[in-house]
Amino acid sequence: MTNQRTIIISNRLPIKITGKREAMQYQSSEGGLATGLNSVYKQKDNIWIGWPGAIVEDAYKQQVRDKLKEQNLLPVFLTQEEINGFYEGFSNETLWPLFHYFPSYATFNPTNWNLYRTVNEKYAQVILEHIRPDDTIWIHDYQLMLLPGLIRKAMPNISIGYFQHIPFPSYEIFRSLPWREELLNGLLGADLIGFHTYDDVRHFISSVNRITNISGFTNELNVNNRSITVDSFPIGIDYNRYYQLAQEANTYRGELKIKQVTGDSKVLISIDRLDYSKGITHRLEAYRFLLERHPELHGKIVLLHVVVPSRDNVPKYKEMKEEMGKLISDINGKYSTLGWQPIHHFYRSFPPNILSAMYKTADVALVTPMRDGMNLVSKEYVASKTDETGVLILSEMAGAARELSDAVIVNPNNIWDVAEKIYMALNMPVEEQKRRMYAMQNTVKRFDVFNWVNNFMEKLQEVKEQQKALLTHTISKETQEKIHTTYANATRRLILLDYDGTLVPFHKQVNEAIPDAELIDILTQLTKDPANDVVIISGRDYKTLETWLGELPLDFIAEHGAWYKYNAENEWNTAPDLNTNGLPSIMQMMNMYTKRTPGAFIEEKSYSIAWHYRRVEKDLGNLRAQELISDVKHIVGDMGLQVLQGDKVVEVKSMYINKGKAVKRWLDKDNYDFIIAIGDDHTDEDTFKAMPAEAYTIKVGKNISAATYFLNSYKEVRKLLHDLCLDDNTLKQGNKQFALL
Ligand code: GDG
Repeated sequence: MTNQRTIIISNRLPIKITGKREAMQYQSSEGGLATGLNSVYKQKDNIWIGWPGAIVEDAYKQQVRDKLKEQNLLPVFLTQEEINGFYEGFSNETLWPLFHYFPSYATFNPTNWNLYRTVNEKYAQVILEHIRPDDTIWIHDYQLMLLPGLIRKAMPNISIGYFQHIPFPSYEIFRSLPWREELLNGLLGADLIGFHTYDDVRHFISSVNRITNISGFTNELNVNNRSITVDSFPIGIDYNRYYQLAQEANTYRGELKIKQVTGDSKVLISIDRLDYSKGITHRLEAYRFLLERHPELHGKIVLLHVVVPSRDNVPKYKEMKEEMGKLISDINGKYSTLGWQPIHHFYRSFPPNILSAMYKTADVALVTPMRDGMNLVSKEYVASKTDETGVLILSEMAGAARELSDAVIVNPNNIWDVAEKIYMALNMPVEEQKRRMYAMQNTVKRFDVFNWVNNFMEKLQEVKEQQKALLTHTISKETQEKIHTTYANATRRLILLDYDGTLVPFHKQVNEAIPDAELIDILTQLTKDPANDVVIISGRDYKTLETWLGELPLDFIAEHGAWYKYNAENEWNTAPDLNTNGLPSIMQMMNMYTKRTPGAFIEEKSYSIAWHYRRVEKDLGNLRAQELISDVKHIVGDMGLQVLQGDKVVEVKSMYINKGKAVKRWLDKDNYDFIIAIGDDHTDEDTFKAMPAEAYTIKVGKNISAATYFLNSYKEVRKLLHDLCLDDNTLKQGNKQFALL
């Protein structure tokens, strides 16, 4: 067993230093995240790295390091300038508003960006000083988006997870960031990227597809030949802790105090950090509307309005605080009586027992953010309702709404509806309250924070193992030497080469993939040896292949096997059983799709039709291709046709032809003692499957494949082929020197 450690990294450590110099004090954070990660960083020699929440003078840094080390914590010290630019500036005035769909609040300041980058580099430096190659790193949140990339660069094989606690916005918002590509590339350094909801996952993948040249249909992305996963991991709370807290004596005492203030009134609570994303002013508007519309509630309800101070030196927060104060004073001013005040406002934080007492006392909890990654207050309320009564009104814009579907779900912008839903909640029969609360408690209990930590860590390990399994397929030095030796010793060789994507790069225009001088040279070298049968096996029409490569002594399989030609013969042959009766009606359908899809075009071959969408806007192309496939799928079977999806192409052809059947002709005609088959797309899988066990099968690009080995691009294929001829000559000269990929 190796001593594998987990290193947690976040902007802030789970403690905060208060006071200066000799008077420094270390206060633990209460947050749910700290509790959840306690189970990780306090174990063995795991560590949590982050900022200790205060500026520490140089002379005291070692003392802080020593003190924190006792608790498995490691500080990253920041200067005032760095806090201003990196934290308050770029993190909170650029990323936070954009990611919460407040683009007009976002500032784009290059100085802040530079400080964001510098601080991420600073974190990387501290990490790299302490990291071991078999450690697992778990980075938290949007302040450190560049960090995965920085660590990956220094340690290519290390295991890195990244979790983002705030939403990932849609591409249309994300694209407005001048530094969007740098941020994505930073995140893509991770092996596992986690968000709270599936929508965040979708948005992230869509931004990656559109902004970088990395693509992926699913939640697996191939980043420089590392397969990484993007997935949703909705965070939970420490359910048992909240449930128990609700039953402590101090909580009961808190409840009694609250009752002294609220009397017989029904109690509503609203608890948030000061933040425009939390929908505080909209909520107050809804409350005002409720009081206006339902005078019968006057004197009978009370709103406990807790706002925890946060970021109030950021201008937008200051503005919001003023607006909030004015609304509260307007409402209280207008509706208060000598014996009743509709809102009790607190701009402060409370100890956990008082918070728990508020949750317990509240008949209705108003959790109506404009956007929230998850929102823990909603889950804490549910866990604290030990008698199962109470109603949670929850914004559909909070990640929590995906799990807590038994809450009363609202759109926070619809303040009139929110007001009516509050009215409904106040009058909800106890039976219904209990039914809903019980269902939500089950969910919150099952998917608690420990479950979240385990799920994330297990998935990260799985991704890492998957990467290793894929690595076994890359061509090692030994395999390469084996290929060369078998080649050199063979007397009859069969070399099967797909064309597009295998020998030449993928072109936007199909007719631009003309063979260049380098390729002609390699094929000339290969075909020079009479022991070699070199077969170009392509989906292209035979005329194009003939025009481009007909001068060389090659064999050909065209149109996936509908046509074939031996070098020794001049004539092209057609395969038997070609069935094309249904193709005209397929053509009609494809024409319809071409009209609806700018950039799409049809390629008509003698025994098949291909619908290309390589020039179509990415998502539209994928959508139309799926539509087309589902339309034709039902009819092709009866026509003796089949539909194939290649790279940016949908092709319909006779059911009885494929590359695998076609290559059988070569396998049957000779006894080859060296066989190699190389291809990049779906249709080459038939070739791979038809190969005898001793053949070398190589897939270009990483995907699940029937091939035994992978190469990364046509360039590596060319190098392999070039080196085969070269080595053979070298071997013949008795000087064995292998050119390595
Ligand atoms: C970010 C994302 C995501 C509040 N008042 C008091 C107090 N609190 C505690 C609550 C809760 C926490 O603060 C607030 O958590 P939220 O999840 O509601 O919101 P953010 O701080 O914005 O958190 C969010 C979260 O990360 C986790 O991934 O859910 O979407 O924005 O735990 O209890 N705690 C104490 N006194 C208070 O007066 N002790």
